[in-house]
Amino acid sequence: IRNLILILGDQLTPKISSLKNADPMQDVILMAELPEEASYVQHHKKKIAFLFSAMRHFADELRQSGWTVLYITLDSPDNQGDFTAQTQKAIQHFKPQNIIVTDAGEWRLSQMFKNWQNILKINIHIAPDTRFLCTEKEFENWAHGRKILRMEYFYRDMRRKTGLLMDDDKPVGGKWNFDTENRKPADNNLFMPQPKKFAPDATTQNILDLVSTRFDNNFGDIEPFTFAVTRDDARRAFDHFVQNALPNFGDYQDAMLEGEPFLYHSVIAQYLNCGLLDPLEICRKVEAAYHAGTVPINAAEGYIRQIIGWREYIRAIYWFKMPQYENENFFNHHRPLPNFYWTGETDMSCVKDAIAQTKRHAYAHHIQRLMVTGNFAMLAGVNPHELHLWYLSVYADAYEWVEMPNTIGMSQFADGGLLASKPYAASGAYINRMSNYCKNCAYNVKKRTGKDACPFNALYWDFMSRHADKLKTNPRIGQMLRTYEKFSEEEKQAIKISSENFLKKLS
Ligand code: FAD
Ligand code: DLZ
Ligand code: SF4
Repeated sequence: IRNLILILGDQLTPKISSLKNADPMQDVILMAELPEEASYVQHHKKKIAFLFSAMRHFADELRQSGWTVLYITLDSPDNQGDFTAQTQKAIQHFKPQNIIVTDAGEWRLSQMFKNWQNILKINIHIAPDTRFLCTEKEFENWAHGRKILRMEYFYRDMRRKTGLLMDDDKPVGGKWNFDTENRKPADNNLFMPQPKKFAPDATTQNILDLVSTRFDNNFGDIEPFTFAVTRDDARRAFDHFVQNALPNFGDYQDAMLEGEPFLYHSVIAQYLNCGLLDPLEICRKVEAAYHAGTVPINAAEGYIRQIIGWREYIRAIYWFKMPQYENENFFNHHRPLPNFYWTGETDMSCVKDAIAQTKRHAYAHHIQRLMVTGNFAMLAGVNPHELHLWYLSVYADAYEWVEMPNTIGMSQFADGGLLASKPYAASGAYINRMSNYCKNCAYNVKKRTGKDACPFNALYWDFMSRHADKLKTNPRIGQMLRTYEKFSEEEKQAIKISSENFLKKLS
């Protein structure tokens, strides 16, 4: 054969660049469910099952279009365990002239591919991943000469580049960003929209059995399994979101409600990140819904910003800063991750609910990740790298390129402010304002110190005091530090003791 084309588990689209000049008559595709990939962290069972099922369905889609696909299942006797050994074996069998692969989304595999020419002694062509709007080079040029990098300016360039929600060179609606309208707490609503559910077919059922047996000890519930696993179904899930939840997406983007894991979120990052959905295609659908008058501007703009703004920006930062980014630790935090991140056994209602739904659905929405589990870890001084491994394990949408900058940069401020302009630190008052968690909590959100006081409160002020030196030059934090300075010495002491007592119990 001419080319052996390797397609990775998060490259599930016929538009992937490795297939661009390929020919079903001369080339063969290799896909594999690999123990090494399934175990570099203890992935949530649902994440593994979702990806394997989507991979098998994509292999079928390719075969139906005339491709020859060598698909190695996890339990195949031909499984060689990792990409290098599996590819080596396929080279022996097919004797191709070249290996073609679209570059991996993460540093570890990308570096590995670069070494393959030497190891495998065969011509290897690594094609750039063209599923993103902004290339590494474009971002470098954009970042060059800027003292601070801010998503908002990057985002405006992406709007100009795509023409999304633009009237010539002006933003539709007269503003680039409608976030000031997007901070409403949600009400309990019996008619809360739910993401579209899909019943497992025979392929998925086989995988659920396989994963239940082989990954029995991994975190998370495998049932109920309701994710889409094909492109058509993922598109249906997205259209369902546009119709039912998107009109309220903007208003309630930051809201949290106990027992309502999805609210008005789209729950499609797992589809986007593995290639079942195309970012530009879904943004065009959102834009069309706005022009059709079914979705208000604050929702349409807010949603498009998440995709062509945040998602692109986060990825660009990953490649801009790796490999050192992984070990950033601005606050020098070294506390081990509390065990309740795995069990959900804590009296803090907000944390308990976020972790319970993570376990059940392999999902939590952005504000839960940022302001509950992320915020708590930063206030408690948890080691950012350990926390990064947790986020990479527990969500169905978790891949290092998107998870790491969100954890290390956005949520832990461990990069010292490259990505976020201030630490996303908040006391219980914020959680109380944006959710109904505090109503049924064992702790009292109004109390700052003492045994029954909301732990977020003392931890928040103690965090400010511990890191005053590092934070005092931050214009967005200065006000909080001045408030702390005005507390009496007794109050400061009580905060210290409350926070120490709580942290002692954690370890
Ligand atoms: P919606 O709220 O409906 O948003 C729509 C889409 O916008 C998402 O599907 C996603 O593709 C994109 N998006 C929104 N915010 C971000 C963001 N900050 N970064 C990148 N894309 C964004 N997202 C991942 O895809 N994978 C991860 O592993 C991941 N880890 C995270 C870890 C932490 C600590 C934090 C704070 C955020 C993380 N995010 C991650 C970003 C965000 O929380 C998820 O994309 C979002 O919750 C997915 O749910 P959704 O599809 O319902 O998103
Ligand atoms: C996340 C993951 C898992 C769990 N399993 C596989 C696999 O068996 N085969 C595969 O090709 N890819 C898998 N992946 C995704 C990769 O580990 C990796 O995260 C991405 O390809 C990086 O871009
Ligand atoms: Fe969370 Fe504190 Fe509210 Fe309890 S009182 S739910 S711990 S913010």
